[in-house]
Amino acid sequence: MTATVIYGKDLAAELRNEMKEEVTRLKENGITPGLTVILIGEDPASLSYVRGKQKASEKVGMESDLIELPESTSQAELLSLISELNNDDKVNGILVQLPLPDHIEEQEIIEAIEPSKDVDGFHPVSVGRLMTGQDTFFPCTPYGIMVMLEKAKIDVAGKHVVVIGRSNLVGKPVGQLLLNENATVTYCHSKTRELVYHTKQADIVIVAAGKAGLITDEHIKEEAVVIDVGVNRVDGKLTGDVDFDSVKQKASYITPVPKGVGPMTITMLLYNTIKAAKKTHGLI
Ligand code: L34
Repeated sequence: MTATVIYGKDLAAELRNEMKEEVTRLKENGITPGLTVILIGEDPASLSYVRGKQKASEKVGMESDLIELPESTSQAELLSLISELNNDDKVNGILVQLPLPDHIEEQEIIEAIEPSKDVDGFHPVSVGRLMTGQDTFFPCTPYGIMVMLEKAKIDVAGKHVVVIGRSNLVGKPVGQLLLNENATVTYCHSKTRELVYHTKQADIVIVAAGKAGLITDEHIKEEAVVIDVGVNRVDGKLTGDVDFDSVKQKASYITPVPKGVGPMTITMLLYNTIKAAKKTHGLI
Protein backbone atom coordinates (compact mmCIF):
# COMPACT_ATOMS: atom_id res chain seq x y z
CA MET A 1 0.00 0.00 0.00
CA THR A 2 1.15 3.54 -0.61
CA ALA A 3 0.25 5.99 2.08
CA THR A 4 -1.80 9.12 1.66
CA VAL A 5 0.42 12.08 2.56
CA ILE A 6 -1.21 14.51 5.00
CA TYR A 7 0.12 17.96 4.10
CA GLY A 8 -0.12 20.11 7.22
CA LYS A 9 0.91 23.04 5.09
CA ASP A 10 -2.25 22.89 2.96
CA LEU A 11 -4.50 22.38 5.95
CA ALA A 12 -2.74 25.27 7.70
CA ALA A 13 -3.45 27.56 4.73
CA GLU A 14 -7.11 26.60 4.80
CA LEU A 15 -7.43 27.21 8.56
CA ARG A 16 -5.54 30.49 8.38
CA ASN A 17 -8.00 31.75 5.76
CA GLU A 18 -10.84 31.03 8.14
CA MET A 19 -8.96 32.72 10.97
CA LYS A 20 -8.36 35.78 8.81
CA GLU A 21 -12.10 36.18 8.40
CA GLU A 22 -12.63 35.76 12.10
CA VAL A 23 -9.97 38.36 12.92
CA THR A 24 -11.63 40.78 10.48
CA ARG A 25 -14.92 40.33 12.31
CA LEU A 26 -13.24 40.81 15.70
CA LYS A 27 -11.53 43.97 14.50
CA GLU A 28 -14.89 45.37 13.36
CA ASN A 29 -15.88 45.00 17.00
CA GLY A 30 -12.76 46.78 18.21
CA ILE A 31 -10.83 43.66 19.18
CA THR A 32 -7.39 43.04 17.65
CA PRO A 33 -5.82 39.81 18.89
CA GLY A 34 -2.18 40.48 19.85
CA LEU A 35 0.70 38.04 20.10
CA THR A 36 4.15 38.77 21.51
CA VAL A 37 6.94 36.29 20.83
CA ILE A 38 10.20 36.52 22.79
CA LEU A 39 13.38 35.06 21.35
CA ILE A 40 16.59 34.94 23.37
CA GLY A 41 19.81 34.46 21.46
CA GLU A 42 20.52 33.76 17.82
CA ASP A 43 19.88 30.09 17.17
CA PRO A 44 19.10 30.04 13.42
CA ALA A 45 16.42 27.33 13.68
CA SER A 46 14.59 29.17 16.48
CA LEU A 47 14.86 32.41 14.51
CA SER A 48 13.30 30.72 11.49
CA TYR A 49 10.38 29.37 13.58
CA VAL A 50 9.63 32.67 15.33
CA ARG A 51 9.80 34.57 12.04
CA GLY A 52 7.29 32.05 10.71
CA LYS A 53 5.03 32.75 13.69
CA GLN A 54 5.28 36.49 13.24
CA LYS A 55 4.63 36.34 9.51
CA ALA A 56 1.63 34.06 9.95
CA SER A 57 0.07 36.20 12.68
CA GLU A 58 0.46 39.34 10.58
CA LYS A 59 -1.08 37.58 7.60
CA VAL A 60 -4.27 36.78 9.50
CA GLY A 61 -4.44 40.43 10.61
CA MET A 62 -3.34 40.05 14.20
CA GLU A 63 -1.06 42.44 16.06
CA SER A 64 2.30 40.72 16.18
CA ASP A 65 5.42 41.66 18.06
CA LEU A 66 8.75 39.87 18.04
CA ILE A 67 11.11 40.81 20.87
CA GLU A 68 14.65 39.65 20.16
CA LEU A 69 17.00 39.76 23.15
CA PRO A 70 20.70 38.89 23.44
CA GLU A 71 21.95 35.53 24.71
CA SER A 72 23.23 37.38 27.81
CA THR A 73 19.72 38.38 28.97
CA SER A 74 19.32 37.60 32.66
CA GLN A 75 16.56 35.70 34.42
CA ALA A 76 15.49 38.92 36.18
CA GLU A 77 15.32 40.90 32.91
CA LEU A 78 13.21 38.24 31.26
CA LEU A 79 10.87 37.99 34.28
CA SER A 80 10.43 41.74 34.30
CA LEU A 81 9.58 41.77 30.59
CA ILE A 82 7.01 39.02 31.09
CA SER A 83 5.46 40.92 33.97
CA GLU A 84 5.13 44.00 31.72
CA LEU A 85 3.45 41.92 29.00
CA ASN A 86 1.15 40.26 31.55
CA ASN A 87 -0.12 43.76 32.38
CA ASP A 88 -0.43 44.98 28.78
CA ASP A 89 -4.05 44.74 27.59
CA LYS A 90 -3.00 44.76 23.94
CA VAL A 91 -1.11 41.51 24.44
CA ASN A 92 -3.38 38.47 24.42
CA GLY A 93 -0.72 35.83 23.94
CA ILE A 94 2.86 35.58 25.23
CA LEU A 95 5.26 32.99 23.84
CA VAL A 96 8.86 32.50 24.96
CA GLN A 97 10.59 30.44 22.29
CA LEU A 98 12.37 27.36 23.63
CA PRO A 99 15.05 26.22 24.18
CA LEU A 100 16.38 28.99 26.42
CA PRO A 101 20.08 29.56 27.19
CA ASP A 102 21.46 27.36 29.99
CA HIS A 103 21.68 30.18 32.53
CA ILE A 104 17.91 30.75 32.35
CA GLU A 105 15.66 28.67 34.57
CA GLU A 106 13.03 27.62 32.07
CA GLN A 107 10.28 26.46 34.42
CA GLU A 108 10.30 29.74 36.36
CA ILE A 109 9.85 31.62 33.08
CA ILE A 110 6.98 29.38 31.98
CA GLU A 111 5.27 29.85 35.35
CA ALA A 112 5.65 33.64 35.18
CA ILE A 113 3.33 33.88 32.18
CA GLU A 114 -0.23 34.74 33.16
CA PRO A 115 -2.27 31.58 32.43
CA SER A 116 -4.88 33.58 30.47
CA LYS A 117 -2.07 34.55 28.03
CA ASP A 118 -0.36 31.14 27.96
CA VAL A 119 -0.92 30.42 24.26
CA ASP A 120 1.77 27.72 24.34
CA GLY A 121 -0.18 25.78 26.98
CA PHE A 122 2.98 25.10 29.01
CA HIS A 123 1.96 26.75 32.32
CA PRO A 124 1.13 24.21 35.05
CA VAL A 125 -2.41 25.61 35.16
CA SER A 126 -2.86 24.78 31.47
CA VAL A 127 -1.14 21.41 31.85
CA GLY A 128 -3.32 20.52 34.83
CA ARG A 129 -6.48 21.54 33.03
CA LEU A 130 -5.51 19.40 30.03
CA MET A 131 -4.79 16.45 32.30
CA THR A 132 -8.16 16.76 34.02
CA GLY A 133 -9.98 17.00 30.70
CA GLN A 134 -11.00 20.65 30.91
CA ASP A 135 -10.87 23.25 28.21
CA THR A 136 -7.62 25.22 28.14
CA PHE A 137 -4.87 26.30 25.75
CA PHE A 138 -3.58 23.07 24.28
CA PRO A 139 0.13 23.04 23.32
CA CYS A 140 0.38 24.00 19.65
CA THR A 141 2.21 20.99 18.18
CA PRO A 142 0.03 18.35 19.91
CA TYR A 143 -3.10 20.33 19.07
CA GLY A 144 -1.99 20.59 15.43
CA ILE A 145 -1.53 16.82 15.30
CA MET A 146 -5.05 16.28 16.66
CA VAL A 147 -6.50 18.61 14.02
CA MET A 148 -4.56 16.83 11.25
CA LEU A 149 -5.91 13.45 12.37
CA GLU A 150 -9.43 14.84 12.58
CA LYS A 151 -9.29 16.45 9.13
CA ALA A 152 -7.98 13.20 7.62
CA LYS A 153 -10.99 11.51 9.29
CA ILE A 154 -8.79 9.24 11.37
CA ASP A 155 -10.82 8.35 14.45
CA VAL A 156 -8.54 7.76 17.43
CA ALA A 157 -11.14 6.29 19.84
CA GLY A 158 -10.16 2.75 20.81
CA LYS A 159 -7.01 2.86 18.65
CA HIS A 160 -3.61 1.96 19.99
CA VAL A 161 -1.37 4.98 19.68
CA VAL A 162 2.34 4.71 20.36
CA VAL A 163 3.99 8.04 21.16
CA ILE A 164 7.79 8.11 20.88
CA GLY A 165 9.19 10.92 23.01
CA ARG A 166 8.04 12.26 26.37
CA SER A 167 8.85 15.96 26.27
CA ASN A 168 6.60 18.53 27.90
CA LEU A 169 6.33 20.22 24.48
CA VAL A 170 5.06 17.29 22.46
CA GLY A 171 5.15 13.71 23.77
CA LYS A 172 3.36 14.07 27.09
CA PRO A 173 0.63 16.49 25.98
CA VAL A 174 -0.14 14.70 22.71
CA GLY A 175 -0.59 11.45 24.64
CA GLN A 176 -2.94 13.22 27.02
CA LEU A 177 -5.02 14.75 24.22
CA LEU A 178 -5.28 11.32 22.60
CA LEU A 179 -6.27 9.71 25.88
CA ASN A 180 -8.94 12.38 26.33
CA GLU A 181 -10.27 11.25 22.92
CA ASN A 182 -10.38 7.63 24.11
CA ALA A 183 -7.24 6.28 22.46
CA THR A 184 -5.13 3.62 24.17
CA VAL A 185 -1.76 5.29 24.59
CA THR A 186 1.73 3.84 25.02
CA TYR A 187 4.67 6.17 25.64
CA CYS A 188 8.10 5.08 24.41
CA HIS A 189 11.34 6.97 24.97
CA SER A 190 15.11 6.68 24.94
CA LYS A 191 15.09 4.13 27.79
CA THR A 192 12.41 1.92 26.21
CA ARG A 193 13.53 -1.66 25.56
CA GLU A 194 12.58 -3.14 22.21
CA LEU A 195 11.07 -0.08 20.66
CA VAL A 196 10.12 -2.08 17.59
CA TYR A 197 8.02 -4.49 19.70
CA HIS A 198 5.83 -1.55 20.74
CA THR A 199 5.68 0.35 17.47
CA LYS A 200 4.73 -2.82 15.54
CA GLN A 201 1.50 -2.98 17.54
CA ALA A 202 0.48 0.59 16.93
CA ASP A 203 -2.45 1.70 14.80
CA ILE A 204 -0.98 5.19 15.00
CA VAL A 205 2.67 6.08 15.66
CA ILE A 206 3.60 9.62 16.70
CA VAL A 207 7.33 10.17 16.45
CA ALA A 208 8.76 13.07 18.46
CA ALA A 209 12.20 11.78 19.38
CA GLY A 210 14.46 14.22 17.55
CA LYS A 211 16.47 11.48 15.84
CA ALA A 212 16.65 11.48 12.06
CA GLY A 213 15.75 8.16 10.48
CA LEU A 214 14.71 6.51 13.78
CA ILE A 215 11.59 4.89 12.35
CA THR A 216 11.68 2.74 9.21
CA ASP A 217 9.16 0.39 7.56
CA GLU A 218 10.48 -2.36 9.87
CA HIS A 219 9.03 -0.55 12.88
CA ILE A 220 5.44 -0.32 11.76
CA LYS A 221 2.59 -2.64 10.87
CA GLU A 222 0.80 -2.55 7.52
CA GLU A 223 -1.57 0.41 7.18
CA ALA A 224 -0.43 2.19 10.32
CA VAL A 225 -0.79 5.97 10.51
CA VAL A 226 2.59 7.68 11.00
CA ILE A 227 2.91 11.25 12.27
CA ASP A 228 6.44 12.66 12.08
CA VAL A 229 7.16 15.48 14.52
CA GLY A 230 10.95 15.45 14.10
CA VAL A 231 12.76 18.58 12.95
CA ASN A 232 16.36 17.59 12.31
CA ARG A 233 18.88 19.31 10.14
CA VAL A 234 21.01 16.83 8.25
CA ASP A 235 23.61 18.41 5.94
CA GLY A 236 21.60 21.61 6.07
CA LYS A 237 18.41 19.86 5.00
CA LEU A 238 15.33 19.66 7.18
CA THR A 239 14.27 16.09 7.83
CA GLY A 240 11.99 14.27 10.26
CA ASP A 241 12.47 11.23 12.50
CA VAL A 242 10.84 8.90 9.98
CA ASP A 243 12.41 7.28 6.93
CA PHE A 244 9.70 8.71 4.70
CA ASP A 245 10.40 6.70 1.54
CA SER A 246 10.24 3.24 3.12
CA VAL A 247 7.43 4.00 5.56
CA LYS A 248 5.30 5.53 2.81
CA GLN A 249 5.20 2.14 1.09
CA LYS A 250 3.63 0.47 4.12
CA ALA A 251 1.60 3.06 6.03
CA SER A 252 -1.96 4.18 5.28
CA TYR A 253 -1.23 7.83 6.16
CA ILE A 254 2.04 9.68 6.70
CA THR A 255 3.01 13.29 7.40
CA PRO A 256 6.04 14.80 5.64
CA VAL A 257 8.84 17.01 7.01
CA PRO A 258 8.86 19.82 6.04
CA LYS A 259 5.25 20.84 5.22
CA GLY A 260 3.69 18.50 7.79
CA VAL A 261 3.31 19.15 11.49
CA GLY A 262 5.47 22.34 11.59
CA PRO A 263 3.01 24.63 9.77
CA MET A 264 0.19 23.28 11.97
CA THR A 265 2.15 24.25 15.11
CA ILE A 266 2.13 27.85 13.94
CA THR A 267 -1.54 27.68 12.96
CA MET A 268 -2.66 26.45 16.37
CA LEU A 269 -0.67 29.26 17.98
CA LEU A 270 -2.78 31.72 15.99
CA TYR A 271 -5.89 29.81 17.01
CA ASN A 272 -4.92 30.00 20.70
CA THR A 273 -4.18 33.71 20.47
CA ILE A 274 -7.57 34.43 18.90
CA LYS A 275 -9.17 32.29 21.61
CA ALA A 276 -7.32 34.26 24.31
CA ALA A 277 -8.58 37.55 22.85
CA LYS A 278 -12.15 36.27 22.68
CA LYS A 279 -11.98 35.02 26.27
CA THR A 280 -10.62 38.31 27.56
CA HIS A 281 -13.51 40.15 25.91
CA GLY A 282 -16.12 37.76 27.23
CA LEU A 283 -17.01 36.37 23.80
CA ILE A 284 -16.50 32.76 24.89
N1 L34 B 1 7.75 28.05 23.26
N2 L34 B 1 9.06 26.87 21.80
C1 L34 B 1 7.84 27.26 22.20
N3 L34 B 1 6.71 26.88 21.56
C2 L34 B 1 6.79 26.08 20.47
O1 L34 B 1 5.68 25.66 19.88
C3 L34 B 1 8.05 25.68 20.00
N4 L34 B 1 8.24 24.93 18.86
C4 L34 B 1 9.30 23.93 18.82
C5 L34 B 1 10.60 24.63 19.26
N5 L34 B 1 10.40 25.57 20.34
C6 L34 B 1 9.19 26.07 20.72
C7 L34 B 1 8.03 25.38 17.60
O2 L34 B 1 7.41 26.40 17.36
C8 L34 B 1 9.32 23.52 17.36
N6 L34 B 1 8.55 24.54 16.67
C9 L34 B 1 8.41 24.64 15.27
C10 L34 B 1 7.60 25.60 14.67
C11 L34 B 1 7.47 25.69 13.29
C12 L34 B 1 8.14 24.83 12.49
C13 L34 B 1 8.95 23.87 13.05
C14 L34 B 1 9.07 23.79 14.43
C15 L34 B 1 7.99 24.98 11.01
O3 L34 B 1 7.42 25.93 10.55
N7 L34 B 1 8.54 24.06 10.21
C16 L34 B 1 8.49 24.13 8.76
C17 L34 B 1 9.88 24.37 8.17
C18 L34 B 1 10.54 25.59 8.68
C19 L34 B 1 12.01 25.67 8.27
O4 L34 B 1 12.35 25.36 7.13
O5 L34 B 1 12.82 26.08 9.11
C20 L34 B 1 7.95 22.81 8.22
O6 L34 B 1 7.44 22.81 7.10
O7 L34 B 1 8.06 21.81 8.92
